[in-house]
Amino acid sequence: MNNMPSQTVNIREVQTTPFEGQKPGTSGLRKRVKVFQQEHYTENFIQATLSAIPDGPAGATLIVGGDGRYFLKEAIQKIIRLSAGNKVSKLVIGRNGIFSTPAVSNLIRKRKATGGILLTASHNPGGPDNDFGIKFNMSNGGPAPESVTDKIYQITTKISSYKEADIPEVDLSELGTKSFGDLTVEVIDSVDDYVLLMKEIFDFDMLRSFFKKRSSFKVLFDSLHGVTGPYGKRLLVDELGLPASSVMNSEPLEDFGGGHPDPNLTYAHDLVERVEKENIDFGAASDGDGDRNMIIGKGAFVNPSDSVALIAAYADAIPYFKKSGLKGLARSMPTSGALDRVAKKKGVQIFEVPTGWKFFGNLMDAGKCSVCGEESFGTGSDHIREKDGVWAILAWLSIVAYASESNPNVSLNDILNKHYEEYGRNFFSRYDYEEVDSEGANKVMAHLTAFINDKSNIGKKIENYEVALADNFEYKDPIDGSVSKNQGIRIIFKDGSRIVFRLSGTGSQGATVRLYVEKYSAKDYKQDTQTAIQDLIKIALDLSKLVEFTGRKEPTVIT
Ligand code: VG1
Ligand code: CO
Repeated sequence: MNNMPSQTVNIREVQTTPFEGQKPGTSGLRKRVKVFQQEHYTENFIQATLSAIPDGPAGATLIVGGDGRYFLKEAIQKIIRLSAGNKVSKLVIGRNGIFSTPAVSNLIRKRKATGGILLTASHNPGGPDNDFGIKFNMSNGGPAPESVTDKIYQITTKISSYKEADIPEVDLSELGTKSFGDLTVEVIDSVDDYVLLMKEIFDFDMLRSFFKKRSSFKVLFDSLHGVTGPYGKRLLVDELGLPASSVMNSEPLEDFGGGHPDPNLTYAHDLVERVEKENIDFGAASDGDGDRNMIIGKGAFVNPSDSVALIAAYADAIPYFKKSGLKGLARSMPTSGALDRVAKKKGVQIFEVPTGWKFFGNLMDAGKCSVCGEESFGTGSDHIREKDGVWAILAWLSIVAYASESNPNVSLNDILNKHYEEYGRNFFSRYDYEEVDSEGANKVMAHLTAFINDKSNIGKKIENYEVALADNFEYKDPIDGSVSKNQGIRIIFKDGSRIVFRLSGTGSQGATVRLYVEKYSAKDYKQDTQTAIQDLIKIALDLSKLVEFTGRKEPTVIT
């Protein structure tokens, strides 16, 4: 499809009625594929999204792509028809509709686009019986703020029609540009621009020479059949010269091979097993849409809360930060305070924001944050406005290469232990109770709400701990003053230990209760995490009556 002359198109207004529940959650609208497949359902949400663009859809340039999951192709054709119907000027689409979330964020910024539409349910499973999702990102490359997602939702509750152009299925397998009336559709390579960006950030020569010097250093990157396969292959194998066996599950599949594309110790078990069995020095995994990462090594696990702290501590290992300096650091509320200790030492500001990447964007746009992260395997920087899985892997490889200059055979555990020795250790764990009955989950939250509302609990002794603060986290954005309430129940003890409860905003079925606990130890860093936090878990389960209300004796996933 090479620069063919524009075809004229007919635009028609299709009558529709609202669907309930088209409310974007932590990161876009996520529902079962079957829900999106209902007649008008997807069109209604796309129309609402286009209508909610701050300056309107007419004349807009949008970057469009997704993680390759089932229903992606149909959704993109709908976006093309509705975009033409709404007078959008240009769509830039990844070949076959594929783009990782970080790649879209980069392209929005690079092309100075109006925004982007991302088709992904991220770490949720895919396929006809699983999940699909749609998310809108703004011109800064970041997820739409609540003011915009609220507007989208408001429109979905009143929608009576959408505008669609009669465009036959557009072939997205060939690169090039095609026009339909006033709409231009450009199909580009999904990986090229991202590779250029990574080359600006990291020192590829340094990494290559590290791999040459330490030729026995084994790397294994598991894409879990998500979108990062082609990115990983290009960067690790083609650019850095690692053997082809350094990547696994690197073919994006519509159902992620039947797996759960969530890079944690439970769902990335094949990787975890191979790392142990094959003595792999550096193992990594990413999620469906490529914004999350997990870093492990033989006998080593980099807790995501530690990961962001170490990347900040080793900023000198990464040319991008060496050049621009650390402008400030940020983490989501449930994420451990390991990053705060690095901020203190480096003398930079630290921000605590609610869960979800959208809250970091304003800080970055204002030049107040260089590195940020979430406990949920999300790490990133102000090179884009999304968390970035492949970036995090390159950042960690850079840390290893840098640390090996003074300790040639350095391992991930050596690096972690050195950090704990210097800063102490914030033991952190998250317990997920997935797809519990909503009623039970609400009872847990109501019971905890009664606890935090009873001010006589402040100062109360619970076993070895004394309650210092109990509230529902509220955030006032320091840049635009917007306030986000009810962002998670926290019980903070006098020694700084914490228990946090939240309901997930990304699930599509029932409710997921997340329990986060944190305990700091200045010296005794060699303990096992679960042993270190056991007493806090017990307190959390007692206080919340979680087992009684949900009937769940064990969590689904422990991180
Ligand atoms: C989860 C994580 C949160 C993350 C979000 C999107 O949200 O806890 O930290 O930002 O997923 O990640 P929740 O509401 O389910 O706790 V992704 O990679 O799914 O876009
Ligand atoms: Co994701």
